[in-house]
Amino acid sequence: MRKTSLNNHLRQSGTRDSLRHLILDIATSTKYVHHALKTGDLGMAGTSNLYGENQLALDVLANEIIKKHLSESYVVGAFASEEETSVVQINHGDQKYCVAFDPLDGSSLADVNQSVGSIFGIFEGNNFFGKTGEDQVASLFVVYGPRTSLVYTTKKGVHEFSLNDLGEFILSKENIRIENDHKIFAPGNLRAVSENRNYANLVEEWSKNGKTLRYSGGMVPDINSILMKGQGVFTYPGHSKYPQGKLRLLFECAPLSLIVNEAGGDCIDQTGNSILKIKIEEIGQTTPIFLGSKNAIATVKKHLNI
Ligand code: AHM
Ligand code: MG
Repeated sequence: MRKTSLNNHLRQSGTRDSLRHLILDIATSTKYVHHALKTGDLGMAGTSNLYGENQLALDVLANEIIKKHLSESYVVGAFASEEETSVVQINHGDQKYCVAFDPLDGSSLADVNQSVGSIFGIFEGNNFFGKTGEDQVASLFVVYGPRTSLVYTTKKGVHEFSLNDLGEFILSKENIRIENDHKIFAPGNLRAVSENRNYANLVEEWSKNGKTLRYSGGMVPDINSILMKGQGVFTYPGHSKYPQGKLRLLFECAPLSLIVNEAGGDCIDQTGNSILKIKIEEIGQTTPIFLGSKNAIATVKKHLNI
């Protein structure tokens, strides 16, 4: 059977050329991140490595790799990275898109050999502010785990590709759907349980109802589990120290919510509003988040009275 590459899949789904090129450039950049993670080729202090002169922390290295590829893609007018303090403008080429990315989400998990990921949200134009997650024309993430996989949406379904030994992303799951009912749950920020009786009750209901805990501490692998299992829920509420939680709207919540939403799940903040309708006002803006199977989100709303 002929295997479908990411390029062919994008072509066959009618993705316009500029967006197809951008997604392929992003996919290429993640192969370098994959290589750095797999080989540990981070360079010794003071020596050169594949990517630069000095030893870099993994998240910094991933940021450098992705920045370089975005700058050379010639369709990107601006990007924002979780590793940068402000939006970076690029003044060359045909600047159709801006890209927000988290180069290595949960990077501390890489130190203990657990799965990590990169997240990307793609918008038209060269400005993120005043837009919402709904305005993304595409989003994708890559999981670096036992295998490296890429999940994307251009708002025409959600599809998974796996990286093979030849460096090709080959279609492994098409039209991924999230069922309304769920068996697994990933309750983040359990610190909030001690001060928020409603959140404690929510977690208790899922525990008592025989739901299975599947929480890795990495949002990308945790959301990927929900997509691959076709059900589940991930939560990360705010608490007194961080009322808006810690997960960033632009780099984490909006891109992953677009994918979950496209797959048939729900995504809300702590007031019950859709994550995809929150206006992006600041680069470091965070939001509490609850996303996954529709019935799980209904249970969230019941307990949080929203
Ligand atoms: P990071 O962007 O600093 O790596 O943090 C994001 C990660 C998510 O992947 C994960 O869901 C969350 O932090 C867990 O945070 P914590 O363990 O601090 O509650
Ligand atoms: Mg992150």
